[in-house]
Amino acid sequence: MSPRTARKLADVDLTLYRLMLRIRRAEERIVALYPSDKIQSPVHLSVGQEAVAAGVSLALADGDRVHGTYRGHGVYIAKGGDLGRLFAELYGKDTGCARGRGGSMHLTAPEVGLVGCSAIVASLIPVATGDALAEKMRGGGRVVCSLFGDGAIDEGVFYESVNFAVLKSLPIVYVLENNGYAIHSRVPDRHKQTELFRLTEGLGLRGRRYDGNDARVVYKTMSAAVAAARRGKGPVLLEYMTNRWHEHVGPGTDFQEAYRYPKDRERALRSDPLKILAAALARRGESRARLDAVAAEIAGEVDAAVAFAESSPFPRAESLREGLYVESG
Ligand SMILES: Cc1ncc(C[n+]2csc(CCOP(=O)(O)OP(=O)(O)O)c2C)c(N)n1
Ligand SMILES: [Mg+2]
Repeated sequence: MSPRTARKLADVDLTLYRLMLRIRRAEERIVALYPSDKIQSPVHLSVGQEAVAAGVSLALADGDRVHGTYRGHGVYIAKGGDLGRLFAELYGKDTGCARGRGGSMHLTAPEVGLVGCSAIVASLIPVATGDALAEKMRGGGRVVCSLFGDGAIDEGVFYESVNFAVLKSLPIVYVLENNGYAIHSRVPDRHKQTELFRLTEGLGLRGRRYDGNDARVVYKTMSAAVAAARRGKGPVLLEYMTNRWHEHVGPGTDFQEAYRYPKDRERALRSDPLKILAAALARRGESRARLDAVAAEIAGEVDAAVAFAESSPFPRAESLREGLYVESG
């Protein structure tokens, strides 16, 4: 049993809390740093959505693989990606997880199972599906997770991928992170059927909707889905309802904008994933001091990550073509 798995079994709730707080504090630091222009990349923040990244990532075993989106800080951190290399990537530094070439939208940490993230909506859904096909053909026993937003199900490739995964009974869990918006466009303005997991019922995909703000619910439901996929039960779609606290892209907020539902801010604050889990931990007798110690530890990690990024070199111009799969010319 790996140390990560041992830790995980020892205390799931506290681990979920730690993962979510790490995401929150890292993104708060990004907000604070952004006006300095040291961050060379647009940022799509996931404050408010931490429970999905934490619960999904923790439910996957070491060796399972995730394919994410441009809103990827959460899954990168929760899956165990190095925090220093995340900040270095945002700074465009050579020590970044994509050597400063990808920025916030193209995070990758294959050493912990995050295959990659992409700025093109839905583009990694077929890639993840192909990854699951390869896994099945190899008989490796791993599960693949495809993580995407509600906007991705507006893309035809989602249905093609799902159809294929159902047909071939692939070991894949499709995770739909429904934050209610694709940029400024609300779900009911795009779909008559607003229970989005139902859209693929006709293709034979099993699906359900859950509270995506309670990390324990996410962890439990994702664990069951992963276990079933590993047993050869085929794909499943989990729709997690959550809230985006920031504007679509950038460090500001947009609750005041006309396209937002008037009660969005209130609802978001009421369903803060960190508060929900902190309350559950308090109910089971976890001391405030313990949670404060976790917070202090994480503050130190974020400080160290930023210092690493600041002191790292930019890539040398001559290294631009390094790492290309296809050399042209
Ligand atoms: C193929 C494609 N079409 C359009 C865009 C422009 N675009 C960027 S983000 C986005 C909305 C996606 O919303 P969702 O999948 O719900 O993710 P969220 O931003 O809410 O996390 C769109 C349409 C794009 N990047 N790629
Ligand atoms: Mg969305």
